[in-house]
Amino acid sequence: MVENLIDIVIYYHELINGREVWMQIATTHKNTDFDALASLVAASLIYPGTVAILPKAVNPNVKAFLSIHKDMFDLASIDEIELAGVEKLIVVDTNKWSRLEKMEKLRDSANLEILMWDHHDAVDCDIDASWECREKIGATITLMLRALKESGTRISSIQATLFLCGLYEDTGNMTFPSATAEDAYAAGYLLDKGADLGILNTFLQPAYGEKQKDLLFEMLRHATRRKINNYSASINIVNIEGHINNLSIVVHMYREIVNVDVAVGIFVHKENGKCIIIGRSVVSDINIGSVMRSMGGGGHPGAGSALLKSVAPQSVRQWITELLKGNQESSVQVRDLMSSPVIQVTSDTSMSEVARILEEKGCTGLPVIDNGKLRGVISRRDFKKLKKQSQLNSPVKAFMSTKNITIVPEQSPMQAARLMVKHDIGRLPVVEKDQIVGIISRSDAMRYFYDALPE
Ligand SMILES: [Mn+2]
Repeated sequence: MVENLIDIVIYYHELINGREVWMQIATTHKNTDFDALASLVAASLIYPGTVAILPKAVNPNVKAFLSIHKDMFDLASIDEIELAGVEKLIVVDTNKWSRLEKMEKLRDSANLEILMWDHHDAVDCDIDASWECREKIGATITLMLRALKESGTRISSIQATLFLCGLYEDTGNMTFPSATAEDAYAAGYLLDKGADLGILNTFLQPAYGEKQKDLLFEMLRHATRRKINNYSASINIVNIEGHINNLSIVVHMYREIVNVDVAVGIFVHKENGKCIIIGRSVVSDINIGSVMRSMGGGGHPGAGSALLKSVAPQSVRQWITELLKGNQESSVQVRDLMSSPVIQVTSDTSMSEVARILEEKGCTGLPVIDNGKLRGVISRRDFKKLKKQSQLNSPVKAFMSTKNITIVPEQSPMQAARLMVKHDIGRLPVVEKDQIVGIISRSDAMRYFYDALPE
């Protein structure tokens, strides 16, 4: 490593006025986070002979990381460098001049070649790069890993740890909607290269930190609970300042402590007039995702959120209360998802006929019904019970399952899913006044849950 560095120094720099002159530098944004630092280090690996310039303002967790790891990386500060000799600038994890530290001199330099690696929105991008790799992806380091992998560059376990910190921080441990499959593959690659999860846990900002704790205490001081329909609910208005991560964890913990069926936090940003609304529900009759969708947000049955501008928090609370009251009627029922009329067979239908119908209709199972009465359910799985060819002529009643678990149309998709899991069955006949009116399958229920997820 050291020998290598000496070679590079001989090659690329000389001293002018006691300051080092480099032809090739890399830098990243101020308030450097882990993805930015990781990408900066990756740039020095991808472009040998590059000096990596770290802004002085770095995030507190990056600062803590560097306090221990600083000697592991070759990082320079802008004050040690003479920009006059720079021919090539590599910018990572940003696309704006204003985010760089003291690079104004280079902005107007005519012969400067700029290479850019970034994953941010290009709305007000003002760095005019001669070459760029800019894609919407979870983290910039994922993009840079492509080049590192391709060139077969050796990555040390310390570098892998730093890269994974960047990757996890920018993707919220792969949970942000921006995270892609490639980000997840990159994480696997880094773990393979010896990334240390213990180190990562020490330096990455814990999801539940000081800010979140203060906020939770604040909410608990004003906690109220009330009955809405037959459920307990708590809607809490709280003022916040600046950006606070992981508000959903705060609401999650709040609901558990206050012990209500539904908890909603209305987080009011006084300075920009925005309201972040985050809800949690643990009862299947209240679909918090659809409540949030009515407010322009999204979510799934158990968790949802919305963002509102220029609204009075009190009227937001009123609005949510009304939505929760009405939600029982408006929420999706089994009736809305079931298939009908029901493709069915009678108990004396032969197994070969059943096989033909399953094949033709492309379904995995059928109810067996005599005169409107449910006798059993036959599924593809039951065909395993057949031991010889001749049994294909036997009636379905010899092989069908007679557990006969049913559901009524007014029940929720969640209740249907729970019954299917509990009894290990793939479909439930829907019964109304002793008659089969439809059938709901596991895939109908799944489709509901997945469609309900936000984009
Ligand atoms: Mn980033």
